Amino acid sequence: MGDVRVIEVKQSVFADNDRKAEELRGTLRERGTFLLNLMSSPGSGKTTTLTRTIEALLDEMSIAVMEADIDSDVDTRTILGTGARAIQLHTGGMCHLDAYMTEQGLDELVASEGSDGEEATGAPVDLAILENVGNLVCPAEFDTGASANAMILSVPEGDDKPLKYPLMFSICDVVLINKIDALSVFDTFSMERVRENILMRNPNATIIPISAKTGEGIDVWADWLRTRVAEWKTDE
Ligand SMILES: Nc1nc2c(ncn2[C@@H]2O[C@H](COP(=O)(O)OP(=O)(O)OP(=O)(O)O)[C@@H](O)[C@H]2O)c(=O)[nH]1
Ligand SMILES: [Mg+2]
Repeated sequence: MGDVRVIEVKQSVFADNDRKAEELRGTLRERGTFLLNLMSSPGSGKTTTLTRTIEALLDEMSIAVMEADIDSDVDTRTILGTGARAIQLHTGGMCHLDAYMTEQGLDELVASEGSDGEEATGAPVDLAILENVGNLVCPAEFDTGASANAMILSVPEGDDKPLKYPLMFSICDVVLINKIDALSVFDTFSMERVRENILMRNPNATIIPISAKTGEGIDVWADWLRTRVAEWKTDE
């Protein structure tokens, strides 16, 4: 009996979040804001990759970043150093963000732009990025209202991760294989095997090898993102 009750509660939480996420996606489409939800294990290179991504795209579009962190502002400071707008979302110990938390963050980003004396609301953001909490399990379970889900798998983590964390790989539109500069050291990592494992979970996933350290592959990733942001503004 206890089991049934727990399942019902979880389902209602997920269903409520899913409704909110759909509503948020609708609002973002009206505003012309593309929201990218970026996920990975701790230390895979989310913040380093975002820094490179912002360097590649900031001349062409307005970018704002929400840094979800259990309890620090290290990453937000790094992103502010790029010239993009950024705010910190303290999750208070939570291991993921949901659509309600994401909406609060987006509202705050828009309001913070207004505090500089510009318009109080409606400051346009072409690309909003959520750096989710470092974790391959919980963030995959909650729709944040994002226009696209992206994840980073770094070479030192191993090519078997799609087998161990299937949900995360199945919900992502794009998988960045980061730290390819370290392939010669982590020589048990096979690019061919990781592709097979990812596509087994998600045949539609786009796979892009990158090194956020050297910049290799960042142009391919920036092209993918540029195209998706443009489509988001024009597609009905
Ligand atoms: N060799 C190498 N190191 C990298 C690369 N990308 C990131 N790093 C290093 O990996 C470490 C973690 O990078 P972050 O960008 O902080 O990773 P993160 O995913 O944002 O980490 P959390 O926010 O703590 O989950 C840092 O020491 C980076 O310098 C890469 O492409 N190659
Ligand atoms: Mg980070």
